[in-house]
Amino acid sequence: MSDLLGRAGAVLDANWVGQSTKPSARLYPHQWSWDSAFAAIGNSVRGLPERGVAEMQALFRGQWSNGLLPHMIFDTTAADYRPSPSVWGTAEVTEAPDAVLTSGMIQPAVHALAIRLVGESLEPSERRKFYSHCFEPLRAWHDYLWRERSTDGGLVEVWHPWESGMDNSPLWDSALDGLAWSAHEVPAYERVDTAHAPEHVRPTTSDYDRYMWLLGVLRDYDYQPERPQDLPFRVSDVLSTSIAALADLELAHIADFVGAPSSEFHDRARQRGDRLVEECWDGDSGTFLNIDRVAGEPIAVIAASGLLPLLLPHPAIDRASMITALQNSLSVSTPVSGKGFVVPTVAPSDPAFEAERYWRGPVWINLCWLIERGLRSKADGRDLADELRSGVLSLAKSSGFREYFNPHTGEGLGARDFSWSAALVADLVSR
Ligand code: 2M8
Repeated sequence: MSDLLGRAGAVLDANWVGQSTKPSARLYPHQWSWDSAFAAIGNSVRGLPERGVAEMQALFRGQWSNGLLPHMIFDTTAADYRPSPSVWGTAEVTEAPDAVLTSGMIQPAVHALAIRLVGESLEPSERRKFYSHCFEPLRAWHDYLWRERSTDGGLVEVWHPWESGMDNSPLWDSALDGLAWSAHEVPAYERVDTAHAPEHVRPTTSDYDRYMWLLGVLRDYDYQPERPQDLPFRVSDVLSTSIAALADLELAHIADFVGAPSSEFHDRARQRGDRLVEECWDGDSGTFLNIDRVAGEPIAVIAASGLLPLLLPHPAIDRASMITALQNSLSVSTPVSGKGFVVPTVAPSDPAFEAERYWRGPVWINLCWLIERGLRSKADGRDLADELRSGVLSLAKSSGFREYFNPHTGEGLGARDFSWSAALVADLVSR
């Protein structure tokens, strides 16, 4: 175990760029929002909470004046990545910060969780300073999500697949297929990702055309549409909603610590849980389903993200059925030597499942880590949490800190030395 922790630390050290962590050396050379939160957690469990503090402060430099926390902050000295800042066009957006170049989209709000955990590794007086420093920016970020992205009263809406973090998941297929777009409206673009990873493990060109077309639509609105109901792609996302609800509970904890009122954060978390249960629960699969707001219908894909309400203490969430779904449809015995199981992004029985293509089936360590936390949060899931922890550690031991893994063979795929794989394995080892 200490060997694994040492190797995880070496990856985090190599990807540390002075005040933040890049997800990987070549494929992702900038700062990404949820990647940074995971890296901060990993560095704290390694005994480097000051890196976690710096990482979160660096990320919030990118916050917009309307509270939006952008999913990327560009490092102007870094190697090539596409789309580049000029394609995002955020330098012309009034609400964007002047000091750094950012994207105009969001990612799942794991930051309050990271800040709470980093704070717990600090001395109480340092913790108070850190929490006090983070409280208002975090509140503004969560207020943005509530005000601008929860238009149906609690479920977080994503306006682009990149906002969920699960870029080419089959969760978006039907909504992307329904777009009224034409190829000549896609701005000229180039890809460099396929120079760093084989094409068959990355999103297809047809996906990328749609991503770039949608980016153009959002850019025309300065990423702040007055009438979100006019957007061509709007999906109420279970992952983003579950994490936002958890984040409000974490913010309540931080508020209590700094002596600020916390009841509104508890209320919001509960309302998000209510809406998940009312609108997204699918008793047949035992999972929560995303909802396509444009088509007005649930999206019938059985995905690991549909189990993330396990993270919430909401009394109406049917944990027992989710645990059954996990065991029957969404777990795979660890494909390498070792004990336990891992969770593929999409149920292998789903017709859209692909074992090697990015978010369409492979095992991702951050989703496994979130599910592990959700299982461990109550007595009914602790044995399974132990098995999932073992499965993930076996995978990392045998295949390294790859970006994602083939669930059938355990083969590592995508980037090597990927920061959140190392960070979250470090956390699992340290339990
Ligand atoms: C992937 O997303 C970016 C776009 O934001 C990309 O494909 O270039 C996703 O896996 C996302 O979840 C992750 O945050 C990002 C950096 O690791 O890469």
